[in-house]
Amino acid sequence: MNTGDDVTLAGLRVCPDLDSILYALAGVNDAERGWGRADEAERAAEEMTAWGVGWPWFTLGDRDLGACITRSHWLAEGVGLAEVVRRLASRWDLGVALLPMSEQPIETHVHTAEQGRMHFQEWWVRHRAGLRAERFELDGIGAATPAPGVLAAIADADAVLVAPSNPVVSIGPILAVPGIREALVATAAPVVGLSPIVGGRVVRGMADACLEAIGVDTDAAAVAQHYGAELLDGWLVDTADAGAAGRLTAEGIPTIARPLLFTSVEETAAIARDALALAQR
Ligand code: FO1
Ligand code: CA
Repeated sequence: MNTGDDVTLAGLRVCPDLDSILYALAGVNDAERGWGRADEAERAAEEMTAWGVGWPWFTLGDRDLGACITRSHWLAEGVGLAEVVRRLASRWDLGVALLPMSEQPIETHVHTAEQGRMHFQEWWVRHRAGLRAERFELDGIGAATPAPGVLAAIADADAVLVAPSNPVVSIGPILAVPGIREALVATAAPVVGLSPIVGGRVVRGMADACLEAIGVDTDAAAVAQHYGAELLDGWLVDTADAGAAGRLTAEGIPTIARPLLFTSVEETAAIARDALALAQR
């Protein structure tokens, strides 16, 4: 899981991607809003804002704050982030192991044309990606190592699926942790990715603004080429992008086209089955 979105606010370690995935798998997420807990209140955040603490445009719900306080307490005791995630997840029967990409803090920063450098969350949430991103910097990445269990999970996997997440600020930081991309290239497991771009458009979020900053077209084939044939053993595109399949396959990335929108849990499972079938080919 990506930890590049993480930030320390009011002395608390906030890990948006870890928590979003945890809450979604546990079925306690706010699916409509896309982040945080369902059945949430914001009384603590109101008090913090009244004292001028934290970011007034970045809302931490009360239940969500409970998770942040608990995590920060364990981290302060010297517990590693992988074990912290395991403890947080143990409250629910998820059926999967969740691993942060690294235990060292890594924080994505954005250089904007209008206002210079800022934390990724400030660019994303406060400015809604409306400032022109010139480049991204992953503070801490150079000294980072993969979290315990990550390299073994990659080496021992039957297959690796690369989710249709933001290639620059979600998948990008994971691949940038020294050793992870190398492990994905080296593993005997097939690595199959799903395109986050459908018909030349982002399905969700602001990947187009991020891709532009690194000089990659908002295009299903361009994202596959960005990951590279060395990494990818397969690629799924939407039927709207079926024209790219032959070309990518000829370039060494076996590609199939099928409807790729996650319209229901059943459809998402069917997409995952097709990705695994491509991996087994
Ligand atoms: N996203 C928002 O659009 N507005 C918020 O106020 C906000 C608060 C927030 C608090 C905790 C948390 O874990 C996530 C939060 N997010 C919020 C989501 C987050 O900014 C991003 O969507 C992810 O970092 C992108 O993957
Ligand atoms: Ca491979």
